Amino acid sequence: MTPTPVRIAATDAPGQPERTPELDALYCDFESELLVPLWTEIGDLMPTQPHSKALPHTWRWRNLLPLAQRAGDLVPVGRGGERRAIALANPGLGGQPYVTPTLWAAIQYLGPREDAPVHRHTQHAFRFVVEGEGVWTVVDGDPVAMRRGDFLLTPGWHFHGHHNQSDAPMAWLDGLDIPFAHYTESTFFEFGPDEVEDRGTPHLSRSERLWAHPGLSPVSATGTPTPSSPIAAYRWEHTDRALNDQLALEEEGHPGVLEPGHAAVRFTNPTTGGDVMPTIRAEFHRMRRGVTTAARREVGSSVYQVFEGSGTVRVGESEWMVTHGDLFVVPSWQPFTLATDDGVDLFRFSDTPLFDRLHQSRIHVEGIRK
Ligand code: 1HN
Repeated sequence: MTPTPVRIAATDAPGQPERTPELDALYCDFESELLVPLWTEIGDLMPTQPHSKALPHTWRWRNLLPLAQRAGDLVPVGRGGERRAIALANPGLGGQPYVTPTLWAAIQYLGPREDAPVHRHTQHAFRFVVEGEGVWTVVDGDPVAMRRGDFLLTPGWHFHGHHNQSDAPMAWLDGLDIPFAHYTESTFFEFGPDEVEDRGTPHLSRSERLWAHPGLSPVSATGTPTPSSPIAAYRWEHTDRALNDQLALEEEGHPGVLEPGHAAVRFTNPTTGGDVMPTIRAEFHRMRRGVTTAARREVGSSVYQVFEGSGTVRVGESEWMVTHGDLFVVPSWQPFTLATDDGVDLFRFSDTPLFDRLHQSRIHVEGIRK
């Protein structure tokens, strides 16, 4: 393979040497030796704060869903293509199927009675169900029902396939750490059986029966923290109740909400109290009618999906009205506010665990630096 030539731009910018034929010859010789001087690059390599290439952007559910339905009519799902998943490509990332520099997000569609074949990969994955039901995702042989409002995990290297047991199609949001895994050249992938073998349709998975009881862990497994949560599904009834209770406590004069009129919960790993997976944080937010959030900036990128209600989002200089199913991106360090007239419920995921682990996280909320 021929190496990509290095291009060094001589400029008249401050701090740059005077442009002479000798300087041009030096830069030319640097290029042929594949060398790059720091002094021409430092502004780009060391900005005073993060400048994400990812752009603020929104995808409308009313556009995504009919396109997924058309794919359902034209594109079979099976071995090779593996999933009928259509990725959101951030317009700042050069056409790659990446919603942010570290995160992948897609709408996945499974027709009536269809199966998606079993495989496993080192990338961590989750599903969030904005509407519908009838699909079971089978994770290491444990069938997990997917229903509206549920947040489901497929941590890295767990075999998984899906089967739609109903006569209706179903579409949902997939999130994975594919771009991060791709840049770091750390990915493995393996096929499983062509058929999804465990075709049970239990209301609750074995993983939930063992782990999803508030504040209770099986003694047989305590004291052994696992890198990802053992809970395969976080059910909407629990998320909804937790959010309602935060807002009710606020009414009663007690603490707990994130800010006035804004309840928020994080999905956590019961073996550590930390994030559900090593690379992905997930939260659910509920805002009362008439609330505007404080402007926040955070290191790392987030994607939100509106579950119910509507609001006006501001990210940097962009502003949009968003409603049921709409997705939007908040790139690293861009100021973000959300205002709602009638109230809004939002699912959020982000790459924050990476930066927490690397001690690179920063949050700035209006005047407060944390
Ligand atoms: C995958 O396994 C799923 O299991 C979804 O539903 C999206 C994107 C790339 C590679 C594997 C799934 C995926 C994926």
